[in-house]
Amino acid sequence: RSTQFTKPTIDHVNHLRSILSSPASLLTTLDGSSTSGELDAFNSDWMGKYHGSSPLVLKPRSTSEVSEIMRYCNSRNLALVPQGGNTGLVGGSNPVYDEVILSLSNLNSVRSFDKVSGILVADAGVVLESADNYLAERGFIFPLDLGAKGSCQIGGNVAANAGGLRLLRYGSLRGSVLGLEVVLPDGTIWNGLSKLRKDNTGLDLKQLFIGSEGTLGIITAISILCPRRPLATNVAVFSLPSYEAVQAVYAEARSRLGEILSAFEFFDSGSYGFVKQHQAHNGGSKKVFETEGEFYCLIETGGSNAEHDEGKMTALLEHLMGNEMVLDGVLAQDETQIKELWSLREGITESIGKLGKVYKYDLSVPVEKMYGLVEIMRERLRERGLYKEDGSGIVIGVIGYGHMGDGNLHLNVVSKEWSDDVQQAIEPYVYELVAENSGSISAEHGLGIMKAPYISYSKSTESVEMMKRIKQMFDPKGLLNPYKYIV
Ligand code: FAD
Ligand code: 2HG
Ligand code: ZN
Repeated sequence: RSTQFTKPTIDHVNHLRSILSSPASLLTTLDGSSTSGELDAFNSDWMGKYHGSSPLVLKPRSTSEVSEIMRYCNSRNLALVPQGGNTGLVGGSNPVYDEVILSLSNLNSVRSFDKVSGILVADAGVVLESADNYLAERGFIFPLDLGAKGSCQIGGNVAANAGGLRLLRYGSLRGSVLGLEVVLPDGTIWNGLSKLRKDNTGLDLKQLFIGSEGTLGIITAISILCPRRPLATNVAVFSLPSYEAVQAVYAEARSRLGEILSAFEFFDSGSYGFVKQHQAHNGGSKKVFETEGEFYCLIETGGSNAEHDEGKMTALLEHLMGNEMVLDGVLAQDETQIKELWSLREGITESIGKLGKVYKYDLSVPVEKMYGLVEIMRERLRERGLYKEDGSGIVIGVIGYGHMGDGNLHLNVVSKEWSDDVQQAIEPYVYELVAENSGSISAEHGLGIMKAPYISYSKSTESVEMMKRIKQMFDPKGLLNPYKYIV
């Protein structure tokens, strides 16, 4: 624990309470008004891997409350960690020691929506799924979707620069976000909530905060360009014999579906097996394929003409089956089946999280090299006696899945227990492999605490030095989300 930071005390609590408009906005164990059990959900991450011991959670209800909090914490040298939906997968949203937790969950209103331009302005704490439902009622779509949509917040998404399942179609948040409102570490409110699509006057400051993982400022609102919701959606899932076949199908899907292709996801048989096992535990596993495969891919189309899109998708299916490029395929017939097929892919993270402790590696490498990394890692763990196919080793799965269209692999090692032996067998070896392939050690999940020490595998000394200087400028005392990101 850095000695530069003050330990939160009851005096701090009393002052912070006076800033907040509602008594329910402050949880603390320091005066016994809350139990440590009540703070557990804020102190621990989604995977149960990272645990802090903050005695204080603040849940402000307005940007001005956030500003007052920041001003006060800055004046008292109180370190602070911003928290959205706490679904991040790199330990970025939890305290490491006793940092004050600033939860954005009470900042959860839509501020405005323009039906002509599709520009949504909303508080940072709006849950992604609520934002998308709000837009769906108006014929629009949020340009980001991910498995944690029911809990993660749009401010957290922007802070993490999340990628997700729609990036192939709508691109990165860096393109869709038009503006931000941010409270800086000294309490200054920066109203950068632009609604302009084009603005070349000076530096594009919002980009500094997108993907800054709560280290430069607190995002309190976002302005984002939302596309029209496709009128017709089709989803098909295929089983395939090899990773080479997945690549061939991807090329075919791009050429035959063209502009209506909206997602291309892949997963291996290990991932599929865990999802089926988890579904079976919950009494809901249905047979999907006559012939299962070593790999699977999910293809989604989104367009404006159901008949046209269905025709294209059916033609692709016939082509793939007719030429034996796939082993089997299922085309969803209605909304329920669309959800069922998506759950095979979206359900992987949750399923493995329930069945074991998961070491997660979110990597970008050239598409043709992606699955090779999984095979290398599986072999390495097998050689060390940690992974055994019959399930008797500590590691019960080395699986690969991800966003094929984005060149983004999720290499996950599922273990019975958290284990130093397993971690040391994987790290830093996995990052060395990525660096050899000129890839990225974090494609979309960020650095958090997990990858902060490894940034140099993906970024040059000069790049890291510039990042440090930017951090120093915004947060000279280093109070905002310490021990993370760039250390
Ligand atoms: P948190 O986890 O609370 O925070 C993430 C980071 O942002 C932390 O460093 C935090 O300090 C900071 N932060 C949060 N809110 C703010 C704010 N308002 N201002 C400043 N800093 C802030 N990620 C992907 O990219 N693609 C996926 O497909 C994907 N799928 C997922 C599926 C599941 C089941 C789960 C559990 C996670 C998944 N994730 C995915 C990871 C995670 O959901 C995303 O990173 C998400 O964007 C985090 O949002 P959050 O609100 O939960 O943020
Ligand atoms: C996904 O694409 C998420 O499902 C989570 O990014 C990946 O759990 C993971 O490793
Ligand atoms: Zn992902």
